[in-house]
Amino acid sequence: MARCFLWRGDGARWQAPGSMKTFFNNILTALLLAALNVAAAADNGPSREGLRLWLDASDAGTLEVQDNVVTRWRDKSGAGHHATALGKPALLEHDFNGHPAVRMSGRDGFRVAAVAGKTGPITAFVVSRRTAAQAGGNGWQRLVSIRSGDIADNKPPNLCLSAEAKSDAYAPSVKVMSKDGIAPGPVGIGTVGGSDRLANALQGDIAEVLIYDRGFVSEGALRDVTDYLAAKWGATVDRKDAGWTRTGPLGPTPELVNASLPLADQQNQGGWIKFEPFSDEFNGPALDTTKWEPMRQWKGRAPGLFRSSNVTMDNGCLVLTMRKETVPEMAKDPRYHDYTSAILQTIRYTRYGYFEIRARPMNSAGSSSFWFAGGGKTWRIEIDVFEIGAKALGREKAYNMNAHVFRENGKADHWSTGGVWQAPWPLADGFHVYGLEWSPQQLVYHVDGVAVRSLPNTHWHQPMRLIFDSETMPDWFGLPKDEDLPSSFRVDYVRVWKRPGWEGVIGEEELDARSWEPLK
Ligand SMILES: [Ca+2]
Repeated sequence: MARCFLWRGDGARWQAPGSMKTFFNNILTALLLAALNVAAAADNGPSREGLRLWLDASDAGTLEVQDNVVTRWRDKSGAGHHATALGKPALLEHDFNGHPAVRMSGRDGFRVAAVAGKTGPITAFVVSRRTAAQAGGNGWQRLVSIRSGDIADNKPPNLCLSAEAKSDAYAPSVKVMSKDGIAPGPVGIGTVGGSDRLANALQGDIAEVLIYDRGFVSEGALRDVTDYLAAKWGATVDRKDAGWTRTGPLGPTPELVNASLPLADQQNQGGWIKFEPFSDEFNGPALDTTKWEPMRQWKGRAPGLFRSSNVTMDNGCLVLTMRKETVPEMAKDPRYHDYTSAILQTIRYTRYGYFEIRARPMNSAGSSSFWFAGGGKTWRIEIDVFEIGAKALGREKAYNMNAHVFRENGKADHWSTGGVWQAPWPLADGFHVYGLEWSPQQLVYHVDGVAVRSLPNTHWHQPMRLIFDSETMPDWFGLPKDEDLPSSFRVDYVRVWKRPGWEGVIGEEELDARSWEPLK
C-alpha cells in the first residue's frame, strides 16, 4: 500500500477547488485512482456489492489531517458517507503493524450520516486494536454504532459493535457484526451514533471500517472480506458474535435425487456417511425406544405440560400434539394448567454431523422446535435449529434459529447468537426439509437444502441430545387459540450423516467422565 503515501500531507486538497494545481491534481488523482482500481482488481479488495461506508486509514488521501488531528475521514465506497471528527482523533503514521491508523483517546469519535436507505440487514467489519497503554478505561467501548430515535444502540432496530466487553488490550483484529432489521440512523465510529455528544467512546486504534447494507450470501463470501482485512493489516479474525442470516427467498432449491445423501449436498462433496444410530424414518408401527425417550428432567414451559401420550406415530410420521386439556398431574404443580404438549429426545448424545429432517410445524401458536441440548458438570449448551410459532400473530413466516451457551467453565453465563429468516410462505403450510450442518468450524442452518444462516462454531463442541418438542411460549408466541387445538407438529424423518473422525454416540456416563476440550 506504499502507493497511498504519495498524498500524505495534502489533506487540504479536497477543500481547495479552482486552482490549476488542483486541476492537475485531480487529473493525477483520476489516473492514480484508475491505477488503484486495477491494483484493487488484482488483489480483489473487499466486495463492493452493498458497500455503503469504507474508511481505510492505509489510503492517506482519504484522511484530512491538521496538526496530526484527523478532522475528516473520507468514504471510499462511492456513497459519499464521509466521516466528520468529534474531538481530536489522531493520525498514527505507521504504528499499526507498520501501517497508518486513527487513534481514539476515549474523547474522540466520528459521526456519519445514515448509510442505508431503508430498514434491513447491515454487516459491519472493523479492524482495530487496543494497546496496553490504552487499556483500563470503561467497558463496552463502541467501534460502530447505528442509532435512530431514542432507543439505545444495543437494542433493535439499532446496532452496536463494541471493541470488547472489558477494556483489556487486544492485538489487531477484524471484528464483524451482521444483523437484520436495522433501521436507517446516524452512524458513530468509535462512539454511539446519533449524537454529537461522545458516549462509550473508544480508547483504541481503528484502521479500516466496512459497512454493507446487506447480509452475506455464504460463509465463503464473508470470509473473502475478513481474509482481505486480516492479510492487509496483519490482524486476526474475531467473530464470536458474527453470523449471517438470509434475507429474501431461497432462490433455486436442490432436488432430492439421492435420499441417502443430505438434500443440501446431493453431490456428496462433503464425503458424508449416513449415521444410523441417530436416523429414523418413523415408518414403523411404533416408536423405536432404543433411540428415543421422553424428557425426564423438565416438564415443559408452563402452562403447557409435557405428556408422553401426546407423542404418537401416524402415517409414517412422528407426531407431537398440543391439546387444550386439564390432566390430574397438573394438581402437583400450579404453574401447569389448561394445555398439554409433547417432547421427545434421543437417549444418547452426539456431536458434529449433518442433521436433516422433513417436517411440518403445527398450525397453532404452540411452538414446533428442533433443537439440541446438552450439559455436564461444568458446561451447558444448546443449538436451536428452529423454534417456530406458526400461528403466532405476525410470526407465521418467522424461522427462528439460535445457539446458546448457558454454562461455561463451571460458571453460569448465558449468552446466545440468533437469527431469523423470514420465509416467503406461512411455515405451517406444508412439509419442508430443514437441516443443520454442525462442524467443528461452523454451524450452517438450511431450509430445503439452501443455507439460511451460518456462524463460526466458537463454542458448540460438546455432545448434545437431538430433541423435538412443542411448548406453550406465552411471552413469545402467545397462548394458542382454543379453536386451533389440538394441533400437531409432524416429522417425516430425521437423517443424520457424519464425516470420518467425527464423534458417534456418546453415553450419559461419558459426559462427565471424559474431559472435553474447553467450550472456546
Ligand atoms: Ca417417514
